[in-house]
Amino acid sequence: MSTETPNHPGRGHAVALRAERRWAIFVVGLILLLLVMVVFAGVHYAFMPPSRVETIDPSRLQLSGEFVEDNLGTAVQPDGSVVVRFVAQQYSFTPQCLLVPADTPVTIRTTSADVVHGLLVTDTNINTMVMPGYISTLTTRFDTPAEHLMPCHEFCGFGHQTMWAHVKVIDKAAFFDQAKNSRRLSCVSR
Ligand SMILES: [Cu+2]
Repeated sequence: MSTETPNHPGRGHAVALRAERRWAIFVVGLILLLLVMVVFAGVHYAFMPPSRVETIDPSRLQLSGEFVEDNLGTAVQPDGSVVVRFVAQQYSFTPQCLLVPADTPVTIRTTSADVVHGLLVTDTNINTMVMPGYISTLTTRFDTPAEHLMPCHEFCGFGHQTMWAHVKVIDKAAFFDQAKNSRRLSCVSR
C-alpha cells in the first residue's frame, strides 16, 4: 500500500527509508552491546567453556585410580600450586571440608559416584556440573582467608537439600606448614 498523495509524490517512501535506517542502526547497536557484554563477562569474571573431556569409570572410583579415598583432599604439586580432589555422591561430598591456601593457584578435580550433582562455591565464580563418568576440572585462586559454603546446586534426589560441604581458605604460610607433615590435607586432620 502506498502512502503517497498527489500533493507529495515520494514522501511516503522517504519516511519509510528513514524509519528503516533508524531501526537498522538500533539493531546493529544492540548486537554490538551484547557482544561487548559477552566479552566483558568472559574477561572480567573469567567465565569460560570447559576445555577438555576426561572420562572415568564411576563404578570403580573407590577401587583404584585418582579418586581412591587416600588420594582425596588437597595435595601440593612440585610447582607450588595445589590440587584438590573430592567425590560427590548422594548426598555428600568427600571430604566434607576442603582446605586450601590463600593467594595460590588451586586446581579442583572432582567427579560423581552416582548421579549428576552441581558444584558451586559461594562468593566465587566456581560453578560447574559434576557428572558420573567425567572429571570436572577448574583452576582458581582464593585471594584471602575465608570460609565458603559449597552446596550441591543440581537436584540429585530426596536428600539433595542436605548435600553441602565447606571450603576453608587459610593463610598460605600456615597451609604449607601443615602440608609438610601430611601428603593429603582436609579441614579434619587425619
Ligand atoms: Cu547432589
